Amino acid sequence: MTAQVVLPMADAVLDRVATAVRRGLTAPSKHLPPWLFYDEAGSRLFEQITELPEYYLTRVEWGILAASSPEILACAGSQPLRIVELGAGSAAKTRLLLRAALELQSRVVYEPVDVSFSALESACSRIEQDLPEVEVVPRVMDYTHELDFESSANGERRLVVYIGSSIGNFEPDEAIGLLRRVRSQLQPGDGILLGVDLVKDRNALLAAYNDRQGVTAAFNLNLLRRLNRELDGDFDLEAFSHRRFWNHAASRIEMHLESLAAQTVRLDALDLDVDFRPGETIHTENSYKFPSGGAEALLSTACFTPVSTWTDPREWFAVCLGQVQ
Ligand code: AVJ
Repeated sequence: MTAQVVLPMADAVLDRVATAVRRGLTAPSKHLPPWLFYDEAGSRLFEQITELPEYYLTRVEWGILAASSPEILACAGSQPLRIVELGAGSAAKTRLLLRAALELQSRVVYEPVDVSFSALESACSRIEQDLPEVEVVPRVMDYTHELDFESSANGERRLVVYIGSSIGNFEPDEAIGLLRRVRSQLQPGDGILLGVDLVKDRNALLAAYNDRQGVTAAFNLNLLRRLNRELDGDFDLEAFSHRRFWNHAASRIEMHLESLAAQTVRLDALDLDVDFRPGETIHTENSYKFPSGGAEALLSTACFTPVSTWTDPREWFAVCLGQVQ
């Protein structure tokens, strides 16, 4: 992708932010959607999270892909494969799959899909530098709402890569809905590679979402900074605190922002005043953790046939391949 001038924020994005924030902060239990984390600063903070000692997810999944990419691609069926990645982010782990694909076929098409133009841009330039044999076809698309893949050329199969535990942000029924929509865009012989975080020792989970350096806290609080900037808010970042806990019944880590005092926050762009009780929270994220066999069950429900699952020695993370029959 070639360099482009920075465009003013699209009205559509601002509308989407405004609508979500009004809905979430006027609800009886306040909540905000996790996609709001990823403004420019938030995306940078997330990159930092992936390098934290406590945040095992990225490292463990990287290890699985480093060990098993050739086998995964062999299981994904006959070549040539076209690799589609949902929520491409920085695409660091995907390079392992692309490199393995280049061992099997001389030319690989890589279609990263992301809502964020800047995320796509950095994914593309990394791949183009590292693997010039890969043809990158970036698609700016909000895959949670619209998904359409061009029908692929004769004989080419698609492997949709949805890794990094991104599926864990969705409620179970939403996750099934999303996977079904992906399925509806695919043909027999196509596949999906799903990366999920597994249920494990509670302390390991809790530490991953409250690191000692405070990067996760900064990531969570950055959301309020974003609302101050984009919606003319006056959130006092010192008056809120990062919280996370393990919800065992729902099998998820929850992140919240807790109001440390009784306070009223003004969002001028929404002409909205929001009252907080001391201790009241804004629920900002769910991160679902799967039991063993859970990813396979999810894929089956979405009409994929689970083919094989790869995991690490401790079984902390799983990468699961599903196929369209
Ligand atoms: C990007 C959704 C996989 O849930 O672990 C990291 C986001 N939140 N630390 C996750 C996140 C707090 C992350 N996902």
